[in-house]
This record gives sequence, structure tokens and C-alpha cells, in this order.
Amino acid sequence: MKMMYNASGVRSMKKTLSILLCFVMTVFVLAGCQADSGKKGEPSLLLGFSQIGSESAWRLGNTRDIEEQAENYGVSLMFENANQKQENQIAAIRRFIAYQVDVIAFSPIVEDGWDNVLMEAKEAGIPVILVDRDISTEEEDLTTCLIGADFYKEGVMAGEYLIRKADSLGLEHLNIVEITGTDNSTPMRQRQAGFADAIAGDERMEILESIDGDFIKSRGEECMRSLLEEYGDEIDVVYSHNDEMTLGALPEIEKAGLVPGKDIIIISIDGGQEAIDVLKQGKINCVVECTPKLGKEVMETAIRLKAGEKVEGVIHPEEKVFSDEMNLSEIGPRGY
Ligand code: GZL
Repeated sequence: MKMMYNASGVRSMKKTLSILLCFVMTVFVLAGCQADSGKKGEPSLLLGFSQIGSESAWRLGNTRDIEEQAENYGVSLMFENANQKQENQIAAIRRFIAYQVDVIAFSPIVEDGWDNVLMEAKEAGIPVILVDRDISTEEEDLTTCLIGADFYKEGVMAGEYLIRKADSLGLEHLNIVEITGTDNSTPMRQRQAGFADAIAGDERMEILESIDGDFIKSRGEECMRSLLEEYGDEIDVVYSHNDEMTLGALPEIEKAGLVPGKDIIIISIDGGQEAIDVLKQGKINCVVECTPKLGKEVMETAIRLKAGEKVEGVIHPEEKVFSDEMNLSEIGPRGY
């Protein structure tokens, strides 16, 4: 059938076409927005995340996992790196509040000094998730939950390994030096307490000195150099709170003419690829795992909080111990 149009018909045709065009454009924009905000049909969620910095392979792995899981769960992420400064984290949290994000998550570099900014988040009605590390506060309900490792248990596992090692070598006395993580951080405090408690009843064990390496490789090197200058070959054990500091310490031990893993028992924590490779070479005796892969739990918890659900107070991931007691060839790629 041939369609005929008069002048007014042409005008009405143009009007129809422009309405149709606007409708089509609107559909595309809405579809685009939905695609930007995440999975089809999923409620969009804006999460503000303040990361400590980039001080270790662990931290870089944690950042990668947070970003990947935000993508997987369709969560819009406002990510800020504090470059190891608490004041940067506080400023970031204030920006998240001003931006009215749905949920705030952060890994507190140290335990103290958060009350004021977290009170502001609470007054703004924004729930806060602690990731990796904890805070110390007298206030109630400043945060909803902590998702992170049981650092005390990591310290205990390190101490229990040392007791087994001393038994297997028939050692009667062990002089231990400890290179700790960032002072007043949760992993430092709890890894130190767990290790000390695990060896407390064993009279063979003596901690000569604990020195702050701040979880940083270069500080681990400086600490080890200073400890060797002080104690030399009296040192039987190095207990290091993370792989970065351990990897910084090993060359100093070798420069002193000592063989790490043989002359000195080396115990480390994190379980990143580089440390596991060195464990397989026999230069480290034990690596306690501390997984940085917390992103899945963070996103699932944030989505539940946005939906108004209650969440459990603490979520600890499962963690293993890798050591010279086992078949090390079975350890697969670490991913961080
Ligand atoms: C542990 C994390 C620690 C790692 C370090 O969960 O807080 O901080 O052990 C990192 O490598 O610097």
C-alpha cells in the first residue's frame, strides 16, 4: 500500500520521528547508566575505599583484589591511596562523606586517632567497614565490621613452628631477634603478642631485641644491619612481621658471612610469591600466610549494608603455614 502525505502530514511525520528518536536515545542512556553502575538489575552502590599505601607486595595485591572484586560485583569504587599517612586517610574519609557515598571501607594504618572522622561518618549515616586492620576506640558503633586476618593466630603459628624446629634440630637455646611491622598497627601488635605467647613457656627461647621495620623492605635491611652489628652470629632466629622486611634483611645476613635458613632460622609472614620462591630456595624456613584477597567479602558486606542488613562483626579468612617441614613443590602460584 502506497503511503501519501500532505504538508501537515509531513510535519506530523517529523514530529513522530523526533519523539521516537528521543525515546531511543533515552533507552540507550539508561541502559548505559545501568551498565556503568554494574550488573544488570543490580542496585548500584558507591563505595569509598581508603588504602594505606603501596608499601608491600601484600598491599599491592590487596589493592588489586579490591579493584577486581568491585568490578565483579558492579560496585562503583572511589579509591584513594594514603601513601602511608594517617592524615591522608582521614582527609579521604571526609571526602567520601561529602560525596555521600553509600559505604566507606578503609585499612587503618594505625589503631588510634579515628574517633572524630568516624563520628562524622556515623552522623552522616554512612556505614564503615574496617578492612585488614582494626582501630582502638572507646566509642560504640563507629564501624560495622572488621574483615581481615587473625594476626594473633599468625604470631602463634610462627611461634609454634619455631618450637617444632628447635625440637627437630635438638637445639637447647635460641637467641631471637624480631623485626616488627608499623608500630601501633594491628598486625604488629597481634603478631608480636601471638608469637610471644606461643614461646612463653619454652625456656630455650630468648628474644634479644624487637626493632620497628615499618613493614618496609629498606627498613628491614637497616634493622638487620643494626642487629648484626649488635649481636653478630649470636643470632639464631629472625622473626619478621612481613615478607618485605624479610627480603630486605636476607642480603645483610649474607654480607655478614652467615647463611639464612641454615645459620639463622628465618620466619616471615604474608606468603607473597617472592618469599615463597625464597622459601623453596631454603633461605627462609617458614612463611605464615596472610591473604590480601579480602575484596569478595568487602563487596558482599557493602552490598548487604546498603540493603540495610546486619553483618557479622569479624570475618577472618582461612590461612596456612608454609615451611621446610612440607613438600614445597606443592605450593602453587600466589597471585601477589
Ligand atoms: C597484614 C597487612 C600488613 C602486611 C604487610 O594484613 O596489614 O601490612 O603483613 C602490609 O605486608 O604492609
